[in-house]
Amino acid sequence: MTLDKQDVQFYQQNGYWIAPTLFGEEELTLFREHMDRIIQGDYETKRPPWARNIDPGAPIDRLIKIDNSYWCDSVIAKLVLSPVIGEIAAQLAGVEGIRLWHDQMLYKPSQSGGAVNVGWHQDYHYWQCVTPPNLLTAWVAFDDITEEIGCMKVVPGSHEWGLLPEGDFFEQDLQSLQEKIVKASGKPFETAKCEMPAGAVSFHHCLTLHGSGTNTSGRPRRSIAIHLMPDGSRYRAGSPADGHMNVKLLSGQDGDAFLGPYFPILHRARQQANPFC
Ligand SMILES: O=C(O)CCC(=O)C(=O)O
Repeated sequence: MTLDKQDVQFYQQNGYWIAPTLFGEEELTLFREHMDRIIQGDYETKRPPWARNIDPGAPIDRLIKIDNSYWCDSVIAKLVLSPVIGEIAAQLAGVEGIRLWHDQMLYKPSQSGGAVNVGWHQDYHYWQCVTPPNLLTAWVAFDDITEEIGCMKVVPGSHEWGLLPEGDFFEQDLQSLQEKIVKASGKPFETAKCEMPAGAVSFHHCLTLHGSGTNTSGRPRRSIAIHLMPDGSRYRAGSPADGHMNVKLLSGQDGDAFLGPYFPILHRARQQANPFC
C-alpha cells in the first residue's frame, strides 16, 4: 500500500496519522474473539504473554494491558506482524525496514469506576533504551472509536518538542498532568481526537504526546497497540529505561541492534531469505 505524499507529510508535521480501514468485519470478529480468549487466560499457543496487569478471571475494573499478547495466539500474531502495517510504518518513518518492538493489548471497560485513563505521555519516555528515537505505534481499533468511548488524543506537533521531563501513562488526573507539561514545555497544549471506525489504524511517533480519558459509552473499547521500530535500531545502555522487557529479551551490549526472533521483521523494502534475522 503506497501512501500519498500528503499523508506522509501530515505524519511528519503532526506526529500522527490515521489510516483508512484496513480490517473488515470478519477479521474484527476474529480479533475480538481471540482477545477475549487471551483476557480469559485461554492461550492457544500455551505460551503466556510477557506481562499482564489483571489475572485471568479477575473483575475487569480498570484498563487491561497485556504486553506481547502475540506470543499467546496465532490470530493476534498474524495481526501484529501484518506486512501492510509494516509497509505503512516504513513509509511514515522514512525507513526501509520495520521490526516489532512489542505489542500491547488494551481493553478499556465502560464506567468501571477503576483506573481507565491513560495519562499524557511520550512513548519514548519508556523506550530510552533504544536509539534513534524514530519508533512509532500502529493502534488498531477493534471497535468504533469515539470521544465517548475514550478515544486516544494526541498533541499534534509535540514530536518536535524533544523528550519532556513530565509524562506518565498511569496518571489518572489528565488536567494536572497537562498543567505540568505546559509548565515544562512552555508550549500550547492543543489536542486532536483519534476518532475512527473499527478496523482503522492510527499511527503515532514515539515522541508525540498522547493519552485518553474515560469510557462512558456502555461498550468496551478494544484495541491493540503495535509498537514498531526501524530495522537497525540499537540498544542504548544506561538509560532510565534499562528495565524495559526488550533489554532483557535482547540480553546484549550497548550499541547492539535489536535483531532476532523477539524482534521480527514486518516489512523490508528488499526481501531477505529469513524474516527473523
Ligand atoms: O490506548 C490508549 O488510550 C493509549 C495507548 C498508548 O499509549 C499507545 O498506544 O502508545
